[in-house]
Amino acid sequence: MTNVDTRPLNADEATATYDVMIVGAGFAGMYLLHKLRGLGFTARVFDAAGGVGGTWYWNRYPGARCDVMSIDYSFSFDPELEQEWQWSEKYATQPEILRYANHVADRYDLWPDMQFETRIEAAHWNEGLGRWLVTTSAGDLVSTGHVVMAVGTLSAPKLPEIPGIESYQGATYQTQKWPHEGVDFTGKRVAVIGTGSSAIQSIPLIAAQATHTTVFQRTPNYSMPAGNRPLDPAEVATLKANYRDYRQRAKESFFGVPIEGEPKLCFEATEEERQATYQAGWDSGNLVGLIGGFADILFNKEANDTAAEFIRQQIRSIVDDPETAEALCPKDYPVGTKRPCLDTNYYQTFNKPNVRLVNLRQTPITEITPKGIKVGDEEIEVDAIVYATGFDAMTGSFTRVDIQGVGGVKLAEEWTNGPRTYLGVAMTGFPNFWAVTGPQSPSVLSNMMVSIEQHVDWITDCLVHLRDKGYTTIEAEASAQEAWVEHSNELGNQTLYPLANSWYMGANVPGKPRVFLPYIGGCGPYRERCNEVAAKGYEGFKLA
Ligand code: N01
Repeated sequence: MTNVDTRPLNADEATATYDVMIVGAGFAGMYLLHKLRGLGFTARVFDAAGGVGGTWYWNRYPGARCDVMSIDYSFSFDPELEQEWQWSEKYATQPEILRYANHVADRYDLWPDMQFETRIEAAHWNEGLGRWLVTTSAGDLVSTGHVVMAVGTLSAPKLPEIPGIESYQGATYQTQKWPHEGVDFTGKRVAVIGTGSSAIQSIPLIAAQATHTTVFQRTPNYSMPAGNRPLDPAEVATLKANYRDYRQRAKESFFGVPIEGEPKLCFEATEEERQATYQAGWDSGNLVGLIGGFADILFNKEANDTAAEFIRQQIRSIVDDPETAEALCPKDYPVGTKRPCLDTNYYQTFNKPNVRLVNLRQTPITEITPKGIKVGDEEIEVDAIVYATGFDAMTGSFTRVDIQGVGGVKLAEEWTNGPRTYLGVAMTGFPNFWAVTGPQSPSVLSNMMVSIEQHVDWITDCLVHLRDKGYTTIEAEASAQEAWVEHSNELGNQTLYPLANSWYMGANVPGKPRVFLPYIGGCGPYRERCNEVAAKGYEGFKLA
């Protein structure tokens, strides 16, 4: 939690005035700034980081790369940009994505309107002014017509609640706050706590350096080989010649990535076809390839069991030691309901003699000591601990800011029982306040770039509409918000997601309500719904 000052803010002390204040200099914030400036709005981006890139600025751990293909995980708004930028690999590394983010900032000359190392501390709606007053850690008091939270979904990192964590005397690292100069683990005994995406990407590279690596696993994850490779220039040229059509198909798709053909239901296929489909998905090195192999994997437990068993068989065939292999096999939640992973030699790493898996389901961590980690009666001494223990996802980056709407209502309190939004972009009681890829929008269940562009385009169209019609405020109606929350929850409850203790459900943060956070209606249908709302004069919103 940031220390927040909840005193009323005084407009007379404002140090700057904008039409739109953008919180976050990731891809959402950058595109928003570019678009708003082009439309004649004044806007400024604020970010706690020292540069652009959002998640790609912070997450510099070894092996960090995107698990959406680089040709998909890139902006589509400017055909010149997509033609000129050359991705080198199927899945881009964090440094390459960060270079792309910097290229975007240079290309569109965004730097003069971005302010770094500045955290937003409080945003209060001022009823008299019909504006937001926002304070920052740099001492700014900004008066702004609109606030757009382009804060990302996985931006509030969390450490585990383990007794003694402060007592440890060795080096500690968090994957999400990795030192910019890198870390050399040569000659070190290293512990990694966690086996989510960040751990699964970093463990093989940490283990390649360290003298000994111990992985502390509470819940095994489903992971499949990324099959990463350099991009073939001929393949890229073909794609670039058809990029417009490809992008359109991405926009209309379920996950924001085009897929070929219509998958059938799992049990419409014969056992042989099923195995062939899973094998093709596994070999494709693409998460959608496996989970999207059949239309009902995320909805039908029996169908899901067949996919889960296929993956377990792969794990058993890779890992030499049967006990370690069994410990690495997820068995108590359906595949896809915790975020699945793509890896490069993750399971193979456990065949190395200097890598040990500690199954915390059998022997939980009792404490962290000055020298290492205690499990049961054993103290495992290490020189460094890597925490790959996740985030307060989707809502954490909102609730840690003091956001007060009409009548001083606090967003964090409004969301005590789970987030409440209209379309995932707006909130009742918080006029002129927007979220990009917020909770109850497809966001983390989609290719983020597609969802970011859709939200930025929709929000900026709305701001132009307000300006053209002479409106100064817009606020989601309570009834529209209620209906959307209900609809989002209802769809979530039709899936298998509630069967897992995942960050999708808020289950990784003690005390966080157990609510399915993203919207599972699919990118294409969601986009249609948003467009329909706009076409009906922003149905479900009060314009004043
Ligand atoms: O975090 P996580 P992450 N004792 O929450 C464990 C995206 N991402 O940073 O499952 C022991 O997934 C926890 O155990 P459990 C992606 O969307 C994308 O890895 O709660 N263990 C879990 O194993 C991803 O899903 C990319 O039982 C504890 C781990 O820590 C999301 O970010 C790359 C513990 C946390 O895993 C988050 O990934 C990286 C404790 N007290 C991330 N507390 C790509 O695009 C927590 N854990 C490739």
